[in-house]
Amino acid sequence: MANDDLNDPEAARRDGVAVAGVFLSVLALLGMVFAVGLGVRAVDRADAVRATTAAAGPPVAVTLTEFAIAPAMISAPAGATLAVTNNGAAVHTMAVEKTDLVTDEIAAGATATLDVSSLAPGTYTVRCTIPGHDAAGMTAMLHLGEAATAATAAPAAMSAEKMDEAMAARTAAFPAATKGVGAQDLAPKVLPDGTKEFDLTASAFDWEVEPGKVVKAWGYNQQVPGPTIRVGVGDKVRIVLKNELPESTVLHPHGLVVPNAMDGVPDITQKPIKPGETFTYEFTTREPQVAMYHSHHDAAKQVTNGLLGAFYVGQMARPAGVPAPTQDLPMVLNDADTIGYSLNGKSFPATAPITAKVGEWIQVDYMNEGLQIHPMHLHGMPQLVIAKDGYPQAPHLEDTVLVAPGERVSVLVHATEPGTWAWHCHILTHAEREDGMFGMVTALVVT
Ligand SMILES: [Cu+2]
Repeated sequence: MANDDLNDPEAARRDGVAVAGVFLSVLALLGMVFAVGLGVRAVDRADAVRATTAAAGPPVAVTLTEFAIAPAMISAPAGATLAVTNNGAAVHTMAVEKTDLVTDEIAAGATATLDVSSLAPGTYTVRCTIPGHDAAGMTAMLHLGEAATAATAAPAAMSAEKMDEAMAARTAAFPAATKGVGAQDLAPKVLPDGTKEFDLTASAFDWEVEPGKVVKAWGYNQQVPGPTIRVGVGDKVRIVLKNELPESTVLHPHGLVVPNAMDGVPDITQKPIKPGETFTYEFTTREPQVAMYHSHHDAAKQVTNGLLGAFYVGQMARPAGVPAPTQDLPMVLNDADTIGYSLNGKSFPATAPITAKVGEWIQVDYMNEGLQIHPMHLHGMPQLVIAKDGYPQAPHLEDTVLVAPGERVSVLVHATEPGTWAWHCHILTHAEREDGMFGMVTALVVT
């Protein structure tokens, strides 16, 4: 096949050079225009920055998480600006009470600048304006001092001494007493035909996540997690759910094989259970399971607010040669909304330690009811992973066990090493803050 360019490569090369030349000239011209623009803007910005720093030093760092503003006492010189960083998972804002100073909504990971230079020296309250977030803990004090000079600009961070004191105080409080215990075993009402009936009421109630931090939970029978249900294989089960929430709800038996009409998905298998209504779920269990039950309606809010619980059927097979564990405990993971980063509904130091005698084997079933993955790390001893979602797996050792939302992972721990061993999520922002450990942290105490 003939082709002019192929027949005359020199002509093709000349054409190419000409086109490239024109293109480059246009590009150069554009570049000059752009460079002039940038130069003007750069000068503007440099002046602005000089003006700000001369008045008030560098911006003062403030961090937002679920549900706290850190530091709790923000100290800044008059004329300062605040660099407000959202280290949480949800959208937050920060407003200065009794003023019209407020940031735009700050996405997770983003930083907004709040100029408080118009405020007189004094003490102010700041809070997140997203409904419910201030009540959940997102308030702090803002103390504005006299205008700073370069020498007296307030340091943004806590001193090393203060930090150590704050951390020691939080850890010394472990295990801290709080009102309310979740995941308590619920004894069934046994009906004449042998059916095991569990009565659950979904409602909103106050829940103390950690000492002094009382949030509005939505849960079953005033517990977070809801009561633990334990039945046998082949049992006829009846769950009578009364809805006392301000929203409709449903209950989904997550991980159980049930008749379709009992699957608890609104508008697919049933109508939503409206406020004030009651719905009865009935099914017969088929096989051993490590399962959960939770809301499947407005679930991103309802589940993370506490409408979740553990559901055990029979006894899952364990690896041969391993003694029967003396304890089998659910560890329900949550990370969002009013409950926030927590293990079994509590945030460190209010989480319950797990205790064992040297030589004891214990089983822990991680159940992730949150919105994020959590790599659960036990110090001192490995975890023998024996099942995923209640289905036995070839047993293998891990020291960090990844649990994704919706998953259950069952592990055995042989308590061979005496001492108090930290047990925590290894996404460090789920476990540690500037003022110490919080959230998804507990301990294995081996004596
Ligand atoms: Cu985590």
